[in-house]
Amino acid sequence: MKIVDARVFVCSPGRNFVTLKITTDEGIYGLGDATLNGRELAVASYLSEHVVPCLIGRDPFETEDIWQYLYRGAYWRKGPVTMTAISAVDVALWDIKGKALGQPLYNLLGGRCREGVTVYAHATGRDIEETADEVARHIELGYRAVRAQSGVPGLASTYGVAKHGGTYEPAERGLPTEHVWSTGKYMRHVPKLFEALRVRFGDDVHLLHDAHHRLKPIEAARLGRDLEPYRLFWLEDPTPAELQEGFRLIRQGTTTPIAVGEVFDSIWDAKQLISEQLIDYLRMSVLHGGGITPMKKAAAFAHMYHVQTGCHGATDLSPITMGAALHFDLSIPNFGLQEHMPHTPETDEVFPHAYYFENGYMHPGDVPGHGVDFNEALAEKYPYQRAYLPVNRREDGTLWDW
Ligand code: KDG
Ligand code: MG
Repeated sequence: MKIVDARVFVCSPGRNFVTLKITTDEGIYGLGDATLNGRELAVASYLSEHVVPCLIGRDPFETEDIWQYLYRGAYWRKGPVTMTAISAVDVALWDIKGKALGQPLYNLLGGRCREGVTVYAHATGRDIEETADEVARHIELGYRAVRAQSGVPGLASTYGVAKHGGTYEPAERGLPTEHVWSTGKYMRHVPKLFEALRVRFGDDVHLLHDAHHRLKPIEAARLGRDLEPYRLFWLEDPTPAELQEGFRLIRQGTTTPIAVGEVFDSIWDAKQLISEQLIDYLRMSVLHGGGITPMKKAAAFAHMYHVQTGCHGATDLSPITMGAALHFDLSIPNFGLQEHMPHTPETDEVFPHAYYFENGYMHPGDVPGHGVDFNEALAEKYPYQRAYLPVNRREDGTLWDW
């Protein structure tokens, strides 16, 4: 079998997505997600200008060699644009393999290791009460794990909370908006949120929280310690992770489990975090981590150090990534938890998919490949619209991590 065509699509059914479609001489096609929130066109151009010409004529079964060719062969390694592009190719090729062999992807990756994929939902509210009501709603829907984010008194807006209530979507159309941040106000508020949630919901539901890279390691250690009575499933992205040894300070200060890695694009971003057992969950995704091929290796490495996976699954990862992630989650021994942020009905219509939610689990479905399709004609009705993630500043105007 040979690759005869590869095309890049950019569409915006509610938010922007970049999709790669690779077609073979046998008429089988595979789909990959190439979405990098706020920098979509850079990946689209990287793919069409630099990657697609190198794919024509290759055997789509050679996923390892093609991955090495695109990673090592480019000379310039790593980086979110490069790795997102490589991921789109890798996932599309695994999709082709599954379709050619008539097998769901999980059977090519080692087979099922569990009944279904436990997912966590997002509960978000402008205050503690509104967030608690959202936790209640998600428990009702069957979720066994819920991430809770609430507005912080004294701050006009913060990560994870929709300004006017309802569903949260971080990217906004137009140029970046600016938020104002106070570590002190945030750190005083979050323990109150989780105290209220444990009082109302007891111990059975798993509760999670995302600090979204805003703390220094010593502050993260203190927040983790303050949250210990409420037994979080994980505290996510407590601090930016470029300085991997910085996590030693967090570990020395708290036993709250730590999840990191949604912005990682390679195992090299996590090598020390894993080998020193400084984290508990690796959140790198098949999308930004370079595809299924490297994620299988990253998971195997993490397994040696008792680190489990906790793949990123926000709405800026397209349904193609969700489908591929579910096959990956089902087939590895050290799966931990998968994020699930439902897409809009418009997005789901553009990307018809076999995966479904039932009793707190997601199931990838049993169709060949990853089970997610792409409606090209419908996608054309939703052209790209410039959008950015917000920017964060401290109260004195200093630029901060968002
Ligand atoms: O593009 C950025 C979002 O994916 C990110 O802000 C979402 O932190 C996030 C999460 O945990 O889902
Ligand atoms: Mg996050």
